[in-house]
Amino acid sequence: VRLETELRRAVMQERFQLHYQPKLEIATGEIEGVEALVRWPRRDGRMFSPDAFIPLAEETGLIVPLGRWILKQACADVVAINAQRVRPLRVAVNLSAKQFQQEDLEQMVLEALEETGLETQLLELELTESMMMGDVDEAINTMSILKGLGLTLSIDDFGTGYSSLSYLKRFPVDALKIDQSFVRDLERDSEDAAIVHAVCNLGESLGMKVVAEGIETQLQMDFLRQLNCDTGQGYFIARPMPLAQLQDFLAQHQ
Ligand code: G
Ligand code: G
Ligand code: MN
Ligand code: NA
Repeated sequence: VRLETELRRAVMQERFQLHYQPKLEIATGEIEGVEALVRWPRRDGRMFSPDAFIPLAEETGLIVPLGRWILKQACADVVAINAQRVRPLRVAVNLSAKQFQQEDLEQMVLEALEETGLETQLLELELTESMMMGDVDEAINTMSILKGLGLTLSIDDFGTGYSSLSYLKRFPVDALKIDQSFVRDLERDSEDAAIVHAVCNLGESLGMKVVAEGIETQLQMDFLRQLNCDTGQGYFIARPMPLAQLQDFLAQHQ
């Protein structure tokens, strides 16, 4: 209960930070976008990872106002970054299950876009398979509404849920993000390598982009390039970082 009180206060006072992890277009070596990852800096100076408070925010409903703040802040930050760039960056924001079920989700997204001036096609929303498993038709309907706005949808942690291929075919999503657990042991575990290979082929067959998460080594990078994986993300490319640091990173990466 104490943590909940603290979290509620932090949400009301908007005391969170966003870190951004660059996403690399593998074929060109260019940074094409960033994923926004929320952090909670606490009074004692420690930084809480989302694993430590997103579940509580979900349970308490605080994820709704928090998620609204995250979306708006991420859009605003990327608008600021793009003012200094030739090729605009895209921004990916994680959506939680509770947010996905909100009646006014479309309204909330529209508001963030309108208030920040971010072009809709530069926004990507990351969903997880588990969000789509309850009422599949309802989930497809919600995804279609979001797609109708002109943004991009991706399935995060792909391969760890239970979505069947027959559903996947019906989901109006643009990208599959291979879960980092499959990328981690790519070099040693032939089964993981086979799964990554299969997801790359699946994406190609279904006309979806494939993003590999958790790339930590050159060997993993080379393997993914050979499979024509579209996009890479991971410590090998860059860690999640505060906005100011991202600006430096982007300046050096051009
Ligand atoms: O870096 P990392 O510790 O940032 O993130 C841990 C987990 O928390 C990941 O599963 C990630 O998807 C989730 N997460 C990070 N930021 C957000 C956010 O802004 N909203 C939601 N719903 N989940 C997030
Ligand atoms: O579930 P989601 O994919 O949104 O969460 C991303 C999480 O993965 C964040 O916690 C982020 O900090 C973490 N992450 C990103 N790149 C790497 C990596 O190369 N290695 C590891 N171990 N974690 C990573
Ligand atoms: Mn994600
Ligand atoms: Na993931």
